[in-house]
Amino acid sequence: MHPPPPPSPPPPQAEAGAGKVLHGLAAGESARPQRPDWTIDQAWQQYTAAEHGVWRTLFERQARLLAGRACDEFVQGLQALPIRHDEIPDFRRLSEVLMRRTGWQVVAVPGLVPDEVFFDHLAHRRFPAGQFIRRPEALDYLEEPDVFHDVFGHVPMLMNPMLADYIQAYGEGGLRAQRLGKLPQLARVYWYTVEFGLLRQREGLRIYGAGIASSFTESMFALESASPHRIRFALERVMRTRYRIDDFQETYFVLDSLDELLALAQIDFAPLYQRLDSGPEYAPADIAPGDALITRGDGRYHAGRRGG
Ligand code: HBI
Ligand code: FE
Repeated sequence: MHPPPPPSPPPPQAEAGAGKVLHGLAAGESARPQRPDWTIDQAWQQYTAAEHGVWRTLFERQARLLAGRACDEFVQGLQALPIRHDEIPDFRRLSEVLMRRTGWQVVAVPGLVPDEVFFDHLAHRRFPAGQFIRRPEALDYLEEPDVFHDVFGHVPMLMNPMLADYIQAYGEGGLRAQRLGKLPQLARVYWYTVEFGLLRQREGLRIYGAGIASSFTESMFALESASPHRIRFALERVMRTRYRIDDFQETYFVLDSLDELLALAQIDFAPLYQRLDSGPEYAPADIAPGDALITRGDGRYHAGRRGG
């Protein structure tokens, strides 16, 4: 059991004009939490009915959409967790269940945290989750990870032992990659797996990436649109591929099994990093020699966005 939390002031937020609220790193020095690990109190009691209402809207829409779209492990993880449709989950209750299953915890942070802080949490099996929830007028767009993205998107997969080990290894590898100047390349692996990964299961392609699973529009786009490429995951290829942070992905990489992540968690990236110093780098929509294409996209969606 936990003692009741001490009363805490609301988490720091900063106004950025036009009513936009910034969180975490983006909010500037004045909003930096006192604790060096950037964690804050979730202050669950202080969520308003309106904030729980935003969770409910997002949850109900997404739960319906993910039936037959999310992978089996995601669905099982979600079911086994104290995540309900009608309220923002309490991180301490999530952590109790997660801790028993895979040794992970969920800790609250104001928003994006510095890379080293992020990696240190992951390396110690603490998942930093945004404390705040997006505003009702911006349900489908956010610049920073909020509690819906982090908890609904990421936490179900943390119940899976393979993904649990893999994310910890990413945290450990992140610090090394940073020292070697190879963080951009490593971050691509995280992006194209943990955030935007697809998985081939018996009934077809399924979502396991949190960036897709927590997005109403991208859940449909990633699986059903004719626009993006869907390519068999290959580590070095992914490390050579830039990604978009401003729109749907132009390419999704597909695993045949989450067991592949186990191998990734054991790979010594040092020789790979050296190979990356020469050879090609790919744009998000490129097809590379040796790609195993599952579907070749027609690129129409992004062409339209460019006005082409
Ligand atoms: N902070 N809260 C939070 N969540 C993230 O996903 C995150 C972060 N800081 C850095 C970061 N991600 C990435 O830039 C690293 O994976 C490289
Ligand atoms: Fe994320």
